[in-house]
Amino acid sequence: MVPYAQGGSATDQIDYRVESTNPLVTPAGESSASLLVTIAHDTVLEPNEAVVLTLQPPANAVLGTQMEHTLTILDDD
Ligand SMILES: [Ca+2]
Repeated sequence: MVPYAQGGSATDQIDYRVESTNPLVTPAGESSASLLVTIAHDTVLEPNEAVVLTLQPPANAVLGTQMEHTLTILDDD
């Protein structure tokens, strides 16, 4: 199980929502897991916003080298 932190300029529950559990559960026998993020559509003119997901130290596992992942939400209005 890998806990993670959410940050960045985008607002959780307003601009986006993380659908995965926290901590993220790695399926038995697997060495990776997917983290699902959905973007909330709005009609507001706004700058692009960032979602920064940072993996935290897991229990009974070792992280790979990349622990921080930045997603950019592009405004489409
Ligand atoms: Ca928008």
